[in-house]
Amino acid sequence: MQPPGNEGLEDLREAARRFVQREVRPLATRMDREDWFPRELFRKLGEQGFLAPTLPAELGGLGLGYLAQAVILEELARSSPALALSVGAHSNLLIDSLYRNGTETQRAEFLPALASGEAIGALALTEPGAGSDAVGLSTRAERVGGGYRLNGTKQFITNGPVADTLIVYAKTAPEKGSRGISAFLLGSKTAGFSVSRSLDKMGMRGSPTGELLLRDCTLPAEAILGRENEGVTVMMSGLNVERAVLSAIPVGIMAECLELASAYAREREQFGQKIGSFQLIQEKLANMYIALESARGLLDAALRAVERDKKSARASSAALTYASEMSTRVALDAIQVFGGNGYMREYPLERLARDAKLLEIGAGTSEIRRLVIARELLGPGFEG
Ligand code: COS
Repeated sequence: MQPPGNEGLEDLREAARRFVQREVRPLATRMDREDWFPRELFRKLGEQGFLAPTLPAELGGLGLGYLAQAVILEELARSSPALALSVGAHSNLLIDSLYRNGTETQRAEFLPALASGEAIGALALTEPGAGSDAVGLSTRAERVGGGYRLNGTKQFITNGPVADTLIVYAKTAPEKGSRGISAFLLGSKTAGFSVSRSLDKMGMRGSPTGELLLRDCTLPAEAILGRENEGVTVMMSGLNVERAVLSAIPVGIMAECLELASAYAREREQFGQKIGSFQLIQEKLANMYIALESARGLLDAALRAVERDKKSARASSAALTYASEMSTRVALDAIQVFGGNGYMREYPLERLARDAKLLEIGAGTSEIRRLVIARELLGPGFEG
């Protein structure tokens, strides 16, 4: 049974699939080759409601849940994992988190433009010295007058170079460790905010990634998201939801690879036979299918878990760890089925393989996610 609010998912999938065929597929190779971000696509996605499936209709959303968000990301990822990543950062890491943690005023001020695709969102957590050690961030937010002054550097921020609205994490009470972090809403036109570098990546090209500088960036007290010094709750619940929802991207990559490899095995002939008749090729297709369907099962369980409880970490960490690792393997196996053709840039498989690797690193590395699962299994207070 689906949780409330997720009815009609097959219609949504069909609508997303048609949109992708029409609007995304023709651009996917260019996005990769030129590292080009098609901003106009965000407006088109916004018109369909695809950027804000979890928002209520009055804020420009579809009033659905995380299963719907995952369906959209999976369909986008089949054609362009890079676009799916940028949409995921925008619609989950920013829009959904802002909606869950924001005040009525913050919601009304920011969400309609983000839902329509007029504005683009990003989440700025990672720093040059704080990746896996997210709680060890060193960006400071000092109280000045009635507001805050932020100083620090953010690194590897998806959508950073193009974002209009960002959630930024900073220490408001550094002496209190994880209990001294706060989340802030920041507009990219705020004085003191700048993009210092756009980063050149192995894959996910066309999804802009940047290094951001905060230099005496002054924000009013109302810019705080959630409560002062309670940002770690916003952060950790956000990471749990993010890991669940983003698992749809490697699932989409696997689905595409399996479809391409199966079609190729049906057509390609060697030794006077279709290569699909060779058992070593059949084994690869069967293993791809097993990986895809297992990942789908974990994805579904993770989405339902975070719908119920955003403090729950293990299901989403398991889904993303498994799906990301298997998607890299499935993409490489699909290249193997294609042989020499698979290694050519003329075919999309080498791009999908480069894109797949990111999900083993972003949203917490596979290693950190395994640690998160084990910690939860061992229970609170466990000390070895
Ligand atoms: N879900 C809910 N709560 C969590 C959590 C999770 N996944 N992980 C940690 N917490 C809670 C802890 O229980 C702790 O709460 P209390 O202060 O009430 O005890 C608080 O958050 C701080 O956590 P902890 O002290 O365990 O922090 P550590 O520095 O030891 O490590 C890890 C936390 C490594 C698990 C975390 O920092 C992490 O997930 N790192 C990866 C970051 C990441 O994914 N970056 C990608 C960003 S892309 S947007």
